[in-house]
Order: sequence, then structure tokens, then C-alpha cells
Amino acid sequence: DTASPQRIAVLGAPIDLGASVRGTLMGPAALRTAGLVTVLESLGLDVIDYGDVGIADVAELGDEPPAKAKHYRQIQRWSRVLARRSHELAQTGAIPVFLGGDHSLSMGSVNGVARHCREVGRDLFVLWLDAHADYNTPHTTITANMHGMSAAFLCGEPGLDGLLGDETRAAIAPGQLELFGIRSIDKAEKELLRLRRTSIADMRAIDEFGVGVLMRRIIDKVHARNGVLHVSFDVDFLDPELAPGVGTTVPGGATYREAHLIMEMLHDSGLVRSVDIVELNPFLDERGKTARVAVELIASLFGQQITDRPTPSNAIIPD
Ligand code: HAR
Ligand code: MN
Ligand code: MN
Ligand code: MN
Repeated sequence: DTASPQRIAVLGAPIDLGASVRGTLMGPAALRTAGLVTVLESLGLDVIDYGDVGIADVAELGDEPPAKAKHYRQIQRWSRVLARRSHELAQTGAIPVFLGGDHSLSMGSVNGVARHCREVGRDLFVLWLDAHADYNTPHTTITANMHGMSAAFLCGEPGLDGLLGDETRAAIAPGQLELFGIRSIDKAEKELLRLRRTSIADMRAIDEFGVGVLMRRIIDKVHARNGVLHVSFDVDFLDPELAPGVGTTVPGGATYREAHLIMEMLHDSGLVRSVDIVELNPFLDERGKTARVAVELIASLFGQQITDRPTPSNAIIPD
């Protein structure tokens, strides 16, 4: 029903053990401080902020931790609680927006959404906006950091099979993953991606064709399959000049204008049903710069247009 406002369910996941650098646990607070909820409300959306999820009540399972997966036990507790909460939120018909936290949180958030999509018979496509492919497994990883494994886990790659315990695992097909903005992949990770024929819009492709053409291709594909989209937005997708508040910066990232266009095209597509905002590390940020740009981009994703922004030039009213 187009008359009722779109509902947004905000849920914080203050997790940082999936990354090598501590500090992303402050991400949800920084995104709220930068005005995330207010800006979404100003766009006419009905926003419920469910606060932050925790793992205090989540039991430890007794499965054997994989040899190369740091902090497996804690990430497992996060993944299980997030998978459950994500599924519940998706079922309410709201658009869940998960505030990270490092990128390991997507193993739970996307699994929950994928489970819901499976139940309602829609194909879920996942747009992975990131400098990294996050397509390692405990077998391929060099660092054993679990934030580098989330996309692979979601595509059903082996090695973390007991992660969700009795929570239903809902893997997506590798053809439903769209890696975008990539400029750092490990050797074994790249081989695995090649084997799976995963779609990768790396920075080289972006430079050659532009984000407009590449995004249009993805949007058309999802429309053609009557699918829906989850946007997993790792802020290191952005150029470090624009987004310094990240533990794993890689030069040559998306510009302010490229990132805005992507978000605006995604909004116009009407396909987005869920979002992660991950890897923001406020401990490394410069006076809230990265948090602010992330919030601005999320506003664009939910309908803010370039001419809506309160800039001086915007105040010139034609007579
Ligand atoms: N490929 C490296 C690894 O597996 C780096 C992964 C870094 N991941 C993130 N998220 N920052 O995208 O350790
Ligand atoms: Mn990532
Ligand atoms: Mn990354
Ligand atoms: Mn904008």
C-alpha cells in the first residue's frame, strides 16, 4: 500500500571482534549521533530504533571451532542472535537497517533476511559495497579475521558450517552476490571467486564503465528475476580521503559523487529491503566525518535528493 509510510527498523550490532582493529563497536552510537534516525524521519519514513542487540543471553555452543577463525565463539553468538532478530524484523514488513559493527555481522543479518525471502518465495540479491570481497573461508584466510569471511559464508562456502547452531541457515546462490567497488582480494580468495563465477565490479571496471552503467546492469538483473536487494555497505568502499574512520582503508575508493549516484539509483529502483552499515570505526574517525558521510548516503538510499540538501545554493528560490 503506497499510502502508508515505509517502515524502517534500526538495530545496532556493536561488534568488533571480527576485525583486526578494535573500535567498530562504537559505530552504532556514532551513526545515531550523526543523525541517522532524524534524517530518515525527515524523509517521511516511520522509523523504530530497537537500540543495540547484545550477546549476554546467548548460550555458548559446544561445536569444535575452526582452526583459522579468530573469536569464533563470540562471533557465533552474535551471528545467531542477529540471524534470529533479522528474520523477525524482516517478517514485520519493515526494512531492517543494521548498524555495525564489523562486517562479520552480515553473516547473521543477511542470513535472517535470506530466510524470510525464501519463505515468501523471492530471490534475495546481495549488493556488497566494499573495498574487499570478504570471500575467504577458514581454509583460504591469511588473517583468520572473520569479517573477511562473511560473503563466502552467505554463499554457503564450507568451513563455518556450525556457526548458526540451530538457527536455520539460508544460503544464497553465488549468482545472487554482487561485489562492487572491490580493490583488495587475497590470492586464494580470488581463485575461489573465479571458480564460483561471482559477479565483481572492481574499481578497474568502475573507472572504465562508470558506476551508472554497472549499477543499472545489477538493478535490471534483479528486476528481471523479480528479486529484492539487500545492501551491505562497508564504509571502506569509499575513498579513505572521504571516509578515514575505517580500520582497513584501501586507496582508490568510491568518490562522494559515485557513492551518491549509487544510493540514488538504488532508491529509484524500489528494490532495497534491508541494509547493513558496517566497519565504521569512530575511534579512527576525524571529527565525525565518516559517520556523517555514511548517514548522508543512507539518506540518499532512502530518497533524499541532491537538491534536498540544505546548502546555500539550495536556498535560491526561483520566482
Ligand atoms: N582479505 C582480508 C582478510 O581476509 C581483509 C578483509 C578485510 N575485510 C574488511 N571488510 N575490512 O571488508 O583478512
Ligand atoms: Mn567488508
Ligand atoms: Mn572492507
Ligand atoms: Mn544525497
